[in-house]
Amino acid sequence: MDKIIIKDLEIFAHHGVLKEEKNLGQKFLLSFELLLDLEKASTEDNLNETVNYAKLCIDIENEFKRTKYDLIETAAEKTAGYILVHYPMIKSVKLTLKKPWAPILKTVNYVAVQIERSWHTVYIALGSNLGDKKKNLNDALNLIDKNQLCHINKVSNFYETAPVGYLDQDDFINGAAEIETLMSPLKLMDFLLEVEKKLKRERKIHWGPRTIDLDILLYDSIVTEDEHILVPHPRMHERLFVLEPLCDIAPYKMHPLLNERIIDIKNKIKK
Ligand code: PH2
Ligand code: MG
Ligand code: MG
Repeated sequence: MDKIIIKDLEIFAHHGVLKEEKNLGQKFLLSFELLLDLEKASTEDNLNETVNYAKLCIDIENEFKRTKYDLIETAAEKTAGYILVHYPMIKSVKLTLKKPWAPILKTVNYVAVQIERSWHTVYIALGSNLGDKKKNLNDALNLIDKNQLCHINKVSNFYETAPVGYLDQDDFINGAAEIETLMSPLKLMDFLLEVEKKLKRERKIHWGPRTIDLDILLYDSIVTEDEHILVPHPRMHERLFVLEPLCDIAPYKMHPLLNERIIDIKNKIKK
């Protein structure tokens, strides 16, 4: 993807573990590689289709000076998050934060941290078979969209489905959504658990009745090996109640382990 590059933006600020650093302040140098699509702006020669780097530098300076952090790690993280949340055209930020006057009683050119943060595309499954089922799905989607670090791109149709697994329970309403998020898979999973709790989900019977169930199906094209968070979802390819809604919003998406499109996986099991 195309890039805007900013090198060594100088900002005087007050980040540091030492009291003196917080009181006196010091010089920081911030460098950015910002990934975004510049084709439309360059074709039309139109500033509105790109990021105005003059305004961006002013916004970054204000944000960087707003709070005093102990760590340059934290200052870098907050700055990258600020850019991605407030400049939606920017898909990814690589940020180098240098502290040339770090008071470490040694001579160095500078110390620095470098981080890379991006929006990630995630597909989630939603299910409910207790209470007002459709409302539960919509409430969950609204709570997800309200978080600054997530937004909802697409929502599938809702389907009434017979229970799979534990059969002695009411029918489900199932759906799927495409979201964009700045959260890591683990952070996103914790956040979705929080949303489930807010909607008063109680875990009693495994695979039993629930007001809301939110599962991560796909996260970009990653494949995890962590048993606490397996992505792609290990049973998604066997479940019509997942594949059918997912097909509404992402039929041609590839399953990164099976190397097959969602629509082809669905058609194989839908007899
Ligand atoms: N979820 C389960 C178990 N069985 N059956 C349907 N139809 N829909 C679900 O969402 C569902 C299920 C465990 O997550
Ligand atoms: Mg589930
Ligand atoms: Mg679940």
